Amino acid sequence: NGDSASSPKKPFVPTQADYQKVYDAVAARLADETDYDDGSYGPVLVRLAWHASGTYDKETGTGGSNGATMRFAPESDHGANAGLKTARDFLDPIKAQFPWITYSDLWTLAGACAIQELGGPTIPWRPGREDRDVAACTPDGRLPDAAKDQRHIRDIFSRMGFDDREMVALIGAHALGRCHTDRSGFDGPWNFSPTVFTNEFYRLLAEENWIQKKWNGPKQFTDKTTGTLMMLPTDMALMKDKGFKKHVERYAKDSDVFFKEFSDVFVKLLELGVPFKTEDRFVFKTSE
Ligand code: HIF
Repeated sequence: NGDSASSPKKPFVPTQADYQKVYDAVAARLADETDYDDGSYGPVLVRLAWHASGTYDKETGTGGSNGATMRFAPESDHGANAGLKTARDFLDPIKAQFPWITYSDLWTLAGACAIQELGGPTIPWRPGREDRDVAACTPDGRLPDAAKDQRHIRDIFSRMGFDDREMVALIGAHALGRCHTDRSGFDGPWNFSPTVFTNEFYRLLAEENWIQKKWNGPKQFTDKTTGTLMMLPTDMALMKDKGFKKHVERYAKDSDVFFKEFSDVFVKLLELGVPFKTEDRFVFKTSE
């Protein structure tokens, strides 16, 4: 997409309109490629953006979305990142079409795009991430382990700089997508509309009767009513902890509040540790 580039001597400086073109290309590809999972690559793009960002450590300033080091082993082989090659490969044609965008900007932009295209809130986004080499790969163990409890959630997300309210607001993104036995070992979607961004995660968590699933796989929970939905041990932990539960109940009751608070915290997640040169964020236009 060199059409807005001027003379070969001057470096191409993309504008908001150029990033909107990238957004539109991701959105178009999402609309075209419906032969995957529940009909959309959107959820796995959200997961890629989050796993690229969620390695951030506020003490050392290492990790985070700046770098896109998940392109390389060992980070690509970390157990938590199983299945994310699908998302990275999905974006390769977009990278080929817009070679000027960094992988780190592209992955986070695609996550914001997926949330908007799946009916979620707008996710204001800004560019400025630079790709780094294999030496910047983060050590294994920075992403959360779904088999654990509320203490682990607090350990992992306070290392990134989030408070209780923000942790609960983030986890509502599990309204999207599903677990795969060949990736995490867990199985199933969290709700009946895994390709639509809603506050259903909280409503079901608060209102359904969740029982332990009887199977040979890792410990997970299923809804007593249909036996088709799932919750991870970390999801269930939100109801066991008073500090978390009050926010689950707030978001279960009020979708608008959830959308607003989720947007703020997801923007923060995608920006952790990035040395931006600009304060201004772009609000991308969602496709029809
Ligand atoms: Fe997930 N998450 N996540 N997650 N996640 C999975 C899938 C998705 C955790 C574990 C898992 C967040 C937090 C946590 C998404 C988005 C976000 C899976 C299943 C597991 C095990 C992977 C598979 O088998 O394919 C844990 C322990 C978290 C901390 C509590 C974030 C808030 C919810 C930060 C977030 O945005 C999405 C989307 C998926 C679905 C991916 C798919 O392929 O459909």
